[in-house]
Amino acid sequence: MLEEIYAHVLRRNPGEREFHQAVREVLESLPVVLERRPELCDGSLLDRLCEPERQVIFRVPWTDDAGRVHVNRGFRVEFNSALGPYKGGLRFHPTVNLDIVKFLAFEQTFKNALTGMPIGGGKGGSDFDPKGRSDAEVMRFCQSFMTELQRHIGEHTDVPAGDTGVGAREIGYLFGQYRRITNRFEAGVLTGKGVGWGGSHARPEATGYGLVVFTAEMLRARDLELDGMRVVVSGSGNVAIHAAEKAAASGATVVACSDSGGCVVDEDGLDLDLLKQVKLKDRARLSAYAEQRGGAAEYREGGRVWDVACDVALPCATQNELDEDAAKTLVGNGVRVVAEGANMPTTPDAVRALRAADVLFAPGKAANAGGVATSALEMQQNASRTLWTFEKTEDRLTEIMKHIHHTCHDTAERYGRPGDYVAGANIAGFELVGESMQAQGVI
Ligand code: NDP
Ligand code: 2IT
Repeated sequence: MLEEIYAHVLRRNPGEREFHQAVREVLESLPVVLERRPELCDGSLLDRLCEPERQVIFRVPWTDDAGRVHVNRGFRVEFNSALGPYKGGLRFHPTVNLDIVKFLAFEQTFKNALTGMPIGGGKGGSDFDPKGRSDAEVMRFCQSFMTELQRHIGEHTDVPAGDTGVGAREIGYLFGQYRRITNRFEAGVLTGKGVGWGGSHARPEATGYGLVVFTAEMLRARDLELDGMRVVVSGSGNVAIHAAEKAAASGATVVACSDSGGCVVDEDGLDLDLLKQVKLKDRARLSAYAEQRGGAAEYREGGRVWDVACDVALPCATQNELDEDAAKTLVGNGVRVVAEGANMPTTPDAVRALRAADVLFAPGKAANAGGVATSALEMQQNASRTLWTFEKTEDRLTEIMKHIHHTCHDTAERYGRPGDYVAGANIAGFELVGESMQAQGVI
């Protein structure tokens, strides 16, 4: 039956390879559930689970600084609202298309369920490329994007946040336009806001910090600890930098990171203040980090962090960035853990190679859920018109990540797949969403 459902997904969504990949990975975990809980695996429920509730595609015209008009495409896929309002980020990157947004929204549905918070799954974005654009151009783009998106969102309906290419600056422009059009200060309509105007402490740090909490829990389950380990992260954006920061604070040495141009290897450990200045403030290339670090760091044009020997690898850039060849190189160099900060960064062949070598592997829908969980904490603060301290928010995040680890670990054991965090995350997420869908009837 699962094969039939997958074949149906292929027919209805032709050419959408990332979406197919994400669906297949979940369905592959379900045969054991099918045996034990046939009531959850009836065809209608699974067909509905693989079909977004709503998909919106819209035109986004905007004018650049030279007065030229550009036309981009905007997307919002509202995948599943059985557990709460659609929740998930917005991605601005030239590679964004319906396939990418759909796979991300599908993954988000299970991830959000695992947090234990009342949030459904959605995702959006645009093929707009913010690289090299002035603040004024980014603002005009965001205003045009929100002029259409505002029809579809709301604090009880759909609550976007950031993702690749969308950070505090973009959320500010988007929120400003929403407030202006609706004439309402509806704080809970977006998350990732500035702390002065409805944002939560620790939201920028949450995905990377949560990833490291999850990684430390996996190691603890094998009587190992992060202290003293060598770590590599791919990417050098929001998730990568905060993962590196938390890993370093836990006693690890983070020896490499990357961007779309290449990687830096810094054997003494990355200088995180410099990295934040170069990548988050100056929005410059990683080569500038190596230049400013003097002789301490080596920049490898087009290089991969996977070639740098490490105990822990944290892919934090983009989908399908860690392939089978990279996995085998990591295994050859003695890697013990791979935990996904990005969404679906490891190819299915690479996951198989890692698991065959008994490397601990954490799928993104569990390991990177700290970001969206803290977004849900931001919604909670907005609803009660309060602002928690950084410490309180981080403590809640840590608790949630430990809870997700426990859920995945425990579920994998219960279903006879000990140590298989992919099965644990998919099955636990599926049970939570499936039970709620079933209770709410055929909709
Ligand atoms: P950012 O835009 O802050 O950073 C992205 C980083 O990845 C940059 O270093 C960028 O390089 C690199 N990168 C992006 N796309 C590519 C590509 N196609 N090829 C090579 N390198 C690339 O994004 P985030 O850190 O927010 O997001 C990174 C990943 O984490 C994404 O998969 C996202 O979905 C996921 N994620 C994000 C969450 C969040 O809260 N922000 C939450 C959970 C998951 P360059 O600077 O050269 O563009
Ligand atoms: O992939 C993700 O979980 C995110 N980009 C965060 C989404 C959110 O709503 O905070």
